[in-house]
Amino acid sequence: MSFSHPDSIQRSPSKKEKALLVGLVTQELTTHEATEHLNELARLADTAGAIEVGRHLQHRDHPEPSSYIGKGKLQEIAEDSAAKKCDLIIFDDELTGTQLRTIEKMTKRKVLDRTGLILDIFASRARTNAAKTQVELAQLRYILPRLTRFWTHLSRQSGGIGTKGPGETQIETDRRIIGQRIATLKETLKKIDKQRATRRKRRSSTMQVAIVGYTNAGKSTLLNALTHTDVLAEDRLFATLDSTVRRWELPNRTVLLSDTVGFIRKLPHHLVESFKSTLEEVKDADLLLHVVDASSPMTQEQIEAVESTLQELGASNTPVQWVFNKIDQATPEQLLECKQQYPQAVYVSAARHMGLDRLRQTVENRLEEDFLEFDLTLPITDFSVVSSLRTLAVIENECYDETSIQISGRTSADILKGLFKKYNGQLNVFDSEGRLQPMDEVHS
Ligand SMILES: Nc1nc2c(ncn2[C@@H]2O[C@H](COP(=O)(O)OP(=O)(O)OP(=O)(O)O)[C@@H](O)[C@H]2O)c(=O)[nH]1
Ligand SMILES: [Mg+2]
Repeated sequence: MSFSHPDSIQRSPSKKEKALLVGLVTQELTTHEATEHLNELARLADTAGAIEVGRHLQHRDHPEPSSYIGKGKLQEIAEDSAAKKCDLIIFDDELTGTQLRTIEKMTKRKVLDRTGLILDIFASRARTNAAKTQVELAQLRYILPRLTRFWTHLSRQSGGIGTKGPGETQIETDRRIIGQRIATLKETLKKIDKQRATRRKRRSSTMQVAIVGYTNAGKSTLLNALTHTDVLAEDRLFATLDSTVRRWELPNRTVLLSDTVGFIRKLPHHLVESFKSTLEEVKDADLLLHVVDASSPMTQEQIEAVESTLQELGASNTPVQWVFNKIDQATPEQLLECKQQYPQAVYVSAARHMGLDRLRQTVENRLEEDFLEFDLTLPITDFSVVSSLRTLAVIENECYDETSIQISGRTSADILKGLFKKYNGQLNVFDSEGRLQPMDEVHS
């Protein structure tokens, strides 16, 4: 069974579907913020192939349980959508099955919520087997609790009369079929994860830096600029779904730099779950480059959305280097505000290759921040260890005689622990003041 979303937006270059956008202004959300959210929703709709023909904001403390917005407002929206000959109405929040059903009944229009819209975009953008499997899994998990409503919708689409669904028996059967499909997809993902884990293991001796950030912040453009590659970067939300890993030359070392899917406010939980394996690069990284669009009017909120997704992924303890991008496009006021709040950030324009040398140096310093001094004597036959240390450590001195190699420099506690296991007795570690440090006091 291949699943096709009954509410997906028709992608036809000649005819874009007309959409009304709807949001709430609540105690936690000002009109200004809600308006910015609808601007983002309009971009999402555009990415999915729909065009905004109007928007409605309603002030209320909480969403109405059965219809999300008040019935009066819903009536108004129904009239507006008829007058504007809308194809669909998009809500800037996740709706329950009941809410979806009620709104569809009242407006007689196709209704999509924010989650459905994001899933739709992911589905259309997935290219690789892994991404397609991850997205389908997320879609099915989203649909399962809303099944009655989807079948109601489907039956109407296929000419069924009225708004009644196909009955509980049919729904139960479909629930079972979807459940089986979810199990198959999970199995497929497990296999893909295994292959991925093997590949990661092979690379694990090199330090890893992962680019993270809000969608459209310029992550892929930055990867391209830093590693001279040509990953797709475009002015669309979710241009990237699959991870890309490239070698990145820093002044004194080569590291692996990865770019992956962008985050967004209210990124559907099921998507985060499904994409966890793609996002392993983020979890395994020695350092995260959090790329922020300095020219966005919603910088702070975007930072918070990324941080909460990182937390959900279990990556909130990985060291972060802030990178504010698009400084060529930001206003002087925006830049000033960012710099006051994030003085430790590096300010760049990935598109114009500004600030990239400083970024390279800063990242190198950050990676070496916790390095400890060491000296090591090893047999001449262990030359391969010296080669790998050249990428994992800062080598200050190498001395050779007929039987042994003496090497000194700086590296991480993790690497030292590995060396200690093999060369106990021939390895000395020093603290920042040059005092000899017992190995059991070295913490990673
Ligand atoms: N003005 C300006 N535009 C930039 C800069 N960096 C990236 N962009 C533009 O921003 C848009 C998004 O860039 P991407 O690199 O695709 O962004 P991304 O973060 O990878 O986006 P997703 O993969 O969709 O999450 C593109 O149109 C880029 O050309 C910059 O420094 N200045
Ligand atoms: Mg990208």
